[in-house]
Amino acid sequence: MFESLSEKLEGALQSVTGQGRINELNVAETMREIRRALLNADVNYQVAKEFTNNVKEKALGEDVLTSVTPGQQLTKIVYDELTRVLGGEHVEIEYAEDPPTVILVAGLQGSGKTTFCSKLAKHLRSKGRAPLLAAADVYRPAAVDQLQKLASGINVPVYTVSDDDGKPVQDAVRVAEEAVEEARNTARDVVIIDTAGRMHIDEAMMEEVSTIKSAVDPNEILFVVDSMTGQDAVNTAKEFNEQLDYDGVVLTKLDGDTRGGAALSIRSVVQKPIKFASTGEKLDALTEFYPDRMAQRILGMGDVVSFVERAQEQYDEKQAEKLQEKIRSEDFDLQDFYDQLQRIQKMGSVKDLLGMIPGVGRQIKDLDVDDDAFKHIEAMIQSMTPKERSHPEILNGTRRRRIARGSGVEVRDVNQLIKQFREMKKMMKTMSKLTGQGRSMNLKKLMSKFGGGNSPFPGM
Ligand SMILES: Nc1nc2c(ncn2[C@@H]2O[C@H](COP(=O)(O)OP(=O)(O)O)[C@@H](O)[C@H]2O)c(=O)[nH]1
Ligand SMILES: [Mg+2]
Repeated sequence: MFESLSEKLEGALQSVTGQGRINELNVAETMREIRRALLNADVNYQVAKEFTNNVKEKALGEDVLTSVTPGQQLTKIVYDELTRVLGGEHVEIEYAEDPPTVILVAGLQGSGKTTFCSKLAKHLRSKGRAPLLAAADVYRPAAVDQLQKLASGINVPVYTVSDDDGKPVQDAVRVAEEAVEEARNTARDVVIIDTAGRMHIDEAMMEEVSTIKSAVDPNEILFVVDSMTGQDAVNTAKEFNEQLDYDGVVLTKLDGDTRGGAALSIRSVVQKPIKFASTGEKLDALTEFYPDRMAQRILGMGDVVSFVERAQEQYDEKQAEKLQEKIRSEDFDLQDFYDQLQRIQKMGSVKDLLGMIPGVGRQIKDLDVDDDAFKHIEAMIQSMTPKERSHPEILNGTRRRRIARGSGVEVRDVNQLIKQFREMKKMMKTMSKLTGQGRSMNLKKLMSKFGGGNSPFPGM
C-alpha cells in the first residue's frame, strides 16, 4: 500500500538524519522533497502545500530534543501531520437509539458498494448486530444476484421486491422503505441499503439517492470511493457530498497499487471522516479506519515515532539545558551520568532504544546487548559518596577498593569506569563544540566509549 509514497517520504526524512539539528535550511529542503512525494502520490495540491507548511512551522517551533536526531524528530512531526490529514481520530458509525439503524451506501458504479455492503454486514454481525441488506440497485438483475450471492455466504438476509416473473421491481425507493419496515418486523437492528451507481455522476442517479435519503431518513450515509482513481475520487467525493451531505467515506481497493492521493486528500477536501477501508475482494477484507494506524503504515517508521514519543515523555527542557551547560563547562560528573542512565532505562530496554535509531537497527539485531552491564555501572556509582561523584579525581586506590567491594565488582572494573567516563566527557565536549550546542548526542557513540568488561555492547 502506497509503496512509492512511503519510500519517498522515508528517503526525505532519512536525508536529515545525521545532521546536527533542525534548522531553516535542512527543513526547507526536506519540505521540498516531501511536497514532491505528496504531489507524486496524486495528493491534492492545496493539501500538499498545507501539509508541508504545517510540518515546517512545527519543526522550527518545537523544542529540540537531546535524545533524538533531527530526522527522528521530523519523522514524528510528519507522522502527526499525516494522522491529522487522515482525520485525526477514528470515527464510529452512528447507531439509531431506536433500531433499526439505517445505513445508506452510495457511490459510482464499480467503486465497490455491493462488496462493501456485504462486508459491512459481516462486520456488524461479528459485533453482535443483526443486519438486513436491501437490494436497491434495481436496474440490473445481475446486481441483485450479486448481493444475494455474497449475502448467502455470510447468512445475512437480503430484502428484494420482485414482480410476478421474478424480475426486480424497478423502484429503489420502495425497496428501501420496505426493507426498513421488514427490519422492524423481524427484529433486525441494522438495514444496509445498496444503491445503484453510474459510471459518472449524473442527475438521475443523484436524484434517486436523494429521494431514498428523504424517504428513509438514514442514520448514516456512507460514500464509497475507489482509491485507485486518485484526484477523480476526490472530485466525486466533493460532488456527492454537495448532494447528499454524507456522514463518512469508505475507501476501497487500498490493496491495489493506489498511490495514496485519494486517501490523503479526501478528508481535507470534503471535511468528512473516512470510516472504513476496504483492502480486497474477499468479505473479510474490511477494516475500520484509524488515521494514526494508516499514518504509521504510510510512513513505515512506527518504531521511530514511538521512540520520539517516549523521548518526549521523558523530556524536561530545563533539565536538558542544565545538562548542556554542564557539558560545555566540563561540570558533567558521575552523578549526571547516573541520572542520564536512569533516564535512558526509563525509556525502555537499551537494545530496543538502539534498535529504533535508523540505520542502527540492523547492526545490533544480532548483538547480545546486556542491560545488566548498566546495572554494574549504576551499582558502582551508587557506592560512591556525593563528593566522589562530582569529583572523580579524588578516587584513589583506597576509595576504589571500597567502591568495588560495595558494588560487588573488581577494582579493575572501577578503574575502567573512571577511565571511560573521562574519555566520554572529552568526547561529549568535542561533540558539543561540533554541533554548536551538543544537542544531538548520539547514544550509540556515547555508550561505545564503555568498551571492555562493562560494555553493554560486546565487541565495542
Ligand atoms: N481488489 C479489490 N477489489 C474490490 C474491492 N472492493 C470491491 N472490489 C471489486 O470491485 C468490483 C466492483 O465491486 P462492486 O461491489 O460490484 O461495486 P459496485 O458497482 O459499487 O457495487 C468487483 O469486482 C469487486 O470484487 C477492494 O477493496 N479491493
Ligand atoms: Mg453494486
